[in-house]
Amino acid sequence: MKKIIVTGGAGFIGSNFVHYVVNNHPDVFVTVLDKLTYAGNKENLVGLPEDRAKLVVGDICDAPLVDSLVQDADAVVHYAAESHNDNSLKDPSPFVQTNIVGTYTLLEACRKYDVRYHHVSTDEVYGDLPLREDLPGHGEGPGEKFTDHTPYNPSSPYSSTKAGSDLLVRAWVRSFGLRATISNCSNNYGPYQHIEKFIPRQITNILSGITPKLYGNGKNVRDWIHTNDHSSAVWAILTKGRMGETYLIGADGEQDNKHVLELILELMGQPKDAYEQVKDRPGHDLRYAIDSTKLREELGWTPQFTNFRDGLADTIKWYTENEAWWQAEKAAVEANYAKSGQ
Ligand code: NAD
Ligand code: TDX
Repeated sequence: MKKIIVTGGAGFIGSNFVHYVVNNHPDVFVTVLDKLTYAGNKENLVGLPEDRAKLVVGDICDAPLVDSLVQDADAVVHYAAESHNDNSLKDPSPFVQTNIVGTYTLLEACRKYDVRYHHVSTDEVYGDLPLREDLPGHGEGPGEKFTDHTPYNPSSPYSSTKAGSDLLVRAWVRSFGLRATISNCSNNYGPYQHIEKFIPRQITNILSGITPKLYGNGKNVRDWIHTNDHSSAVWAILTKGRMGETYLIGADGEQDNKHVLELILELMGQPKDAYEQVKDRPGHDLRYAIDSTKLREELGWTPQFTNFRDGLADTIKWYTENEAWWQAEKAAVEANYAKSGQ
């Protein structure tokens, strides 16, 4: 595995993966293919040595461009996507185009040149779980977390296009023998996450003197994982995973939104109740929870950044020290949310 293409490598999780590979695997050269949408940022790749990584600005739906890059690669790691649920509720069209047509375009090129393909997906393809408080025995029984056998049941335009892309990969494995793996990861947090997303939105709200915003009653649960742990898991699957398999990535990080917001407020020296409840997200998934036993037992992966409080404190520090990275966009992001009462 000497030459890899990382699609979406200028986005949040993709750029963290590129840094991870460059820092930990000196024999690998990374080509980032990224369209630099509103969510992509060249700054996320600053500091990478020229002999280890390069950025190609382009669209994963551009078949001739994808063909020219893939023919020269050992593997494609596919992160590029439209990734925000709230945006998908306002306009699903770029989600269908990038997440489904883009994935199809990459799969066809990998099939043509017999290139190894890893597909980065989300736990949201499985829909949601009941809250633990509504389950007998508080949800400690079997079947209370997602596994790779959980039926697909996506809720939003975003998650349904991710589910569709996963199914394309499975079909290309079975019908064409594509050498591919899929990973479905839970909610990531860490540096370089766009400020439209929950955690960075609230941190930058507080830094900007804006009241943090909680959707609905805040009981919705997300299974948080530090993005560095996602990177090490993807690398393990890329290099050791069994072809055709799906691996779920998670670090046992279930937290409800209200608790996460209260923790951010506390760590930033604010009163615990200094937030407002705003309109809930339509179709808002209740709870996600990942069973990552297969990944841990088969590939020996273990998460390293499991202290959520410490990880959150580091993330707050990063946004505080890197105001220039997010400040120019803040007003527009909030104006957009205000239109939908959020
Ligand atoms: P992001 O929105 O921060 O980054 C997406 C990147 O893809 C951006 O750099 C953007 O410019 C690029 N891109 C978008 N459309 C493109 C196109 N047509 N051609 C080329 N590049 C394009 O997203 P993220 O949060 O880093 O998520 C990355 C991947 O991880 C996605 O596939 C997402 O579904 C998956 N994922 C995310 C999470 C999470 O918590 N954020 C959890 C599990 C899985
Ligand atoms: O201002 C907010 N207030 C709030 O309460 C925002 C932006 C969100 N929320 C809630 C909604 C969710 O329950 O916080 C939770 C997290 O929201 P997001 O950051 O938008 O993430 P989510 O919808 O859970 O999806 C994320 O994880 C799975 C990523 O954006 C997806 O790309 C990934 O697949």
